[in-house]
Amino acid sequence: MVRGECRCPYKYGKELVQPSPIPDWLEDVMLRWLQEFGFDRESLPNSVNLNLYEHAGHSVGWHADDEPLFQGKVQDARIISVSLGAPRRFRIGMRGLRRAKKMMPDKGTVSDVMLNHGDVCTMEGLFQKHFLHQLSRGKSTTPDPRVNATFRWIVEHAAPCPFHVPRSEDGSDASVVGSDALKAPRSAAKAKARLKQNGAGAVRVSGRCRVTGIGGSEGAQTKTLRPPNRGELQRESFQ
Ligand SMILES: O=C(O)CCC(=O)C(=O)O
Ligand SMILES: [Mn+2]
Ligand SMILES: [Zn+2]
Repeated sequence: MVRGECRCPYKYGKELVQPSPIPDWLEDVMLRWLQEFGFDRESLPNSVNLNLYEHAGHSVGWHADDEPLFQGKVQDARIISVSLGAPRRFRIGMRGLRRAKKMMPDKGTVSDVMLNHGDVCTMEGLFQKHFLHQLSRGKSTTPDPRVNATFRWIVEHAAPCPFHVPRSEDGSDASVVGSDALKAPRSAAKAKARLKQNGAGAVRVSGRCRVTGIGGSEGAQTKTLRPPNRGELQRESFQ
């Protein structure tokens, strides 16, 4: 769902979700949740995704919210998610090489946190460039529903949204949903070749994930998940 005149479609896995306007009641709820973090109606995020997990068997595999819409691979990007209902385990890890075409974290970099009812989880900085996240699968298939509302800022609007601006004169357009323009190399060989070509040795890896309770859960927690050496590893990571 999107705010105002924005009409950006959103690609979720293989599915292309058409936009619908955020209803007034949800905007009021967003404001109630997010004003504790200093937001007012004007500065609220301009998009939200609602995910329903009916039971612990419903999950989301390793991925990054790195769609061109949010530009999270090239600039600081904030993602705020609110959890309601059943507690579930959220895991993060540094991007490793793909295995069997699937995005996987590097071994030894994975940490996790329980997301309880009323928790707010933020992913900040270049988190989507350097890290993956997942919502783990549990065992039970008995109903134990959880709703997750993920708020993001669309900064690179995609056709046919009226805010869409074609990026370059040669016709290439990184903001069109599904564009390959911002994707990192898929194989180690390509990654090495790119390093050689760019002459790049290392870049700073930054980004963090924090979880804060906003009153829904008793004994609200605040936990910051950090990569192995406090968010500043001297390495580049690849998809
Ligand atoms: O349900 C969650 O907490 C995470 C959902 C998620 O990562 C997503 O929708 O991209
Ligand atoms: Mn996600
Ligand atoms: Zn838009």
